[in-house]
Amino acid sequence: MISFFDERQLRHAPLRELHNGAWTPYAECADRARNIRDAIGTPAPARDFGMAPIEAVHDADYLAFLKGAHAAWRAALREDDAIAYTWPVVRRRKLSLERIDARLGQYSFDASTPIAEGTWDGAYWSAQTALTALDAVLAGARTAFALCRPPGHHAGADYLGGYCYLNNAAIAAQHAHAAGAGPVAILDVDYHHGNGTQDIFEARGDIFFASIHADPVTDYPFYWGHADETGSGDGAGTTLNIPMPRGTRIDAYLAALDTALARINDWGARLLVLSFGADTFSGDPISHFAIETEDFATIGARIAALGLPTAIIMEGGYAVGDLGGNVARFLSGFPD
Ligand code: Q9C
Ligand code: ZN
Repeated sequence: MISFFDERQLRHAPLRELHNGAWTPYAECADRARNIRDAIGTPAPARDFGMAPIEAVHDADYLAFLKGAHAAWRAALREDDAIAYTWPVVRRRKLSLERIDARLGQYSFDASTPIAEGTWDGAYWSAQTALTALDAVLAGARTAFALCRPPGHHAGADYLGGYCYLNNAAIAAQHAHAAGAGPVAILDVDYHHGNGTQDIFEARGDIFFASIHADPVTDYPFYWGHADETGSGDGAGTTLNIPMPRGTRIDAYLAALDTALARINDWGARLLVLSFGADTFSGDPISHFAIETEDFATIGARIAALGLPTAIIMEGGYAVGDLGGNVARFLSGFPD
């Protein structure tokens, strides 16, 4: 399968994250990408599609913030990575605040997503990698894999979180839609709910979003991904959330997958953007499903049987030593 990865994505390298009240090494580390890269052969570098497809999804003020945040942090004489300590929550409205601490809270929803010196570059090239894979599909490839990192599905139009800064899958889906390749559906099979992707498309009826994920009653991101979130306004009925309990194994997972695939098919999708997280793996250090390495090929093949042109966008997966093998197994389920 044709695959893409850009070495500039490795410039994003936060030192640590706030995890359960303690500083821990950053789980979304650059070695994740190296491990996958080495397992899938020689991915091609990204082409540069510029800012327009990113600006089609993200707000201009958010992008300006993200680009300048680390420099502003340093200008305030802070060390290491930029991270928020206060959030507006119910007072979230468009204010033009200057202080870096005010801006960090305005544009984020958690404290596990620091902005390091290379974050903008890494996120930019991760988005370009997604666009390059999508473009290969538009040009006729049945399937293409974007080794995106940092991941994207927790990032909304104007916020970062969950190790995500630019929503690679949303950028690719919107690009496909704008190119007339639709109707476009997004299927998210990361362990965590893709709250950012849902937020971006939930009021739109022209892009379908389906997600299978750990029940937000027990798992991050808690406030999104409940089964009663089905879309709003023009998008009523075009969001599908299937929360699954901790401990979910392959049989129950495949039953949920069949439900999601049937809905995508019935809706009339012509192109699929697949947010793929390997953090459903039994050995994942921050997740709690029981999907085994050999199961990933079964899941991939089941999605491939939908028969749609598919851009596969890498999301999470934190068992670094097993990651490349799990991803390769998943990709093996798809035809070239
Ligand atoms: N104590 C992705 O898989 N941190 N993001 C949770 C739990 C956030 C995962 C901390 C996990 C985000 C793309
Ligand atoms: Zn995840």
